[in-house]
Amino acid sequence: MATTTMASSRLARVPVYMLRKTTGIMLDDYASRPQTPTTLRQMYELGMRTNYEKILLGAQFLHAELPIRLAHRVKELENLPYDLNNMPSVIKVRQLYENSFQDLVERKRPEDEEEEELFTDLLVRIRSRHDDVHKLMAKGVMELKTESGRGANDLKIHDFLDRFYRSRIGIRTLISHQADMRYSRKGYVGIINPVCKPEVIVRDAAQAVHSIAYRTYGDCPEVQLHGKTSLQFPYIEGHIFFCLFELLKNSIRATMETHGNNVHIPPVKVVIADGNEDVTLKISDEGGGIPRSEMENVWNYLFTTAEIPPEKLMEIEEKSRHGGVGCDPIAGFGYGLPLSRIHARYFSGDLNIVSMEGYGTDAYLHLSKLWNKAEDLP
Ligand code: ADP
Ligand code: K
Ligand code: MG
Repeated sequence: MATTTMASSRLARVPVYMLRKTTGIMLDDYASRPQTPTTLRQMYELGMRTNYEKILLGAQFLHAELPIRLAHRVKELENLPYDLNNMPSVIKVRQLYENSFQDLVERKRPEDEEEEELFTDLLVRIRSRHDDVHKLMAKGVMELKTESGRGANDLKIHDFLDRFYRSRIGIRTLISHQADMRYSRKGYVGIINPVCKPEVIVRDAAQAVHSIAYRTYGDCPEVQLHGKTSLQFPYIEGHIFFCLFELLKNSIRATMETHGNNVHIPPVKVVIADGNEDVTLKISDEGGGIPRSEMENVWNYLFTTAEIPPEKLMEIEEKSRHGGVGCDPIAGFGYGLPLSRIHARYFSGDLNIVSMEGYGTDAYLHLSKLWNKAEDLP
């Protein structure tokens, strides 16, 4: 495998039981240490006018911090209720976390440029190894639903999934910041774009959803932009893109399912507002809204009104494992809304949904401009 490191090939010669035992003891130790949250401001300051000392400092912080964050999650993955820890996909996730933990603790703390470069490259490999973890986790949850025969509201695993995904966002943000500092992109401060333009992100997300919609329905409503379209502010584009991609999929699906057979398909409207505290994006559709009795459920990771059949799920997994893009369904994983909300909350923003059953839905995505709020960590 391309990701085999010198360290892991050396370890391959260590008897397996020893490896497990030492890793196990280290895992317990790291899992008992507290995590250190950072703020967008700290990340910005570290990434501003980067020089070698700052990049090394970032690598050293991650060398200490990431094994702690990974160990916390491994412990939790081991102790999940309802046998969720024994679902094949969840076991795969735990193995990924254990392997990444091991790769990190085997590395000595980077002390010079060469070591830092090797370490940052390891981080990037770890990040791509974990690319599909949210889908794997969602699949594990579906496996549990099928196996236990229980419904979304019977399984009390919401808090676990929330902590798990919050932690995952944090880990990926820190790794990306480090990688982007090292291989600096023009005009960026690490992962932060100081002149992030919501308008551009809306257009990109709309384009990505359009192709899914055409594949699914053969048509797609127009996405219109209103409000302060010229706005630019410092933020992490990937986080906004994630939320808009999910919210636009929801709005476009609802619109097509309500108006797909009509001559006129009402547009999805996105309004951009710039306040003192928040930048807010409102995504409005005329897709018939959500019944009031379902409003609480929509935030549940297990709840979807578009259950994916198991054979379709296998196909999606197969394709994404081989790097296939654009094979994702428009809905059915159930994590769109809850996962978007924790992306927004990660730096003190929020996501709210207001529905008018019989007409449509408004989603309000608030992005905080108050920079000194720390990461929302489990
Ligand atoms: P998924 O889209 O995979 O089902 P989500 O968390 O994105 O998961 O949404 C959960 C459910 O909430 C959807 O299945 C749908 O029933 C409902 N929903 C979300 N957004 C809208 C919307 N804009 N209009 C109508 N229903 C919606
Ligand atoms: K959901
Ligand atoms: Mg969705």
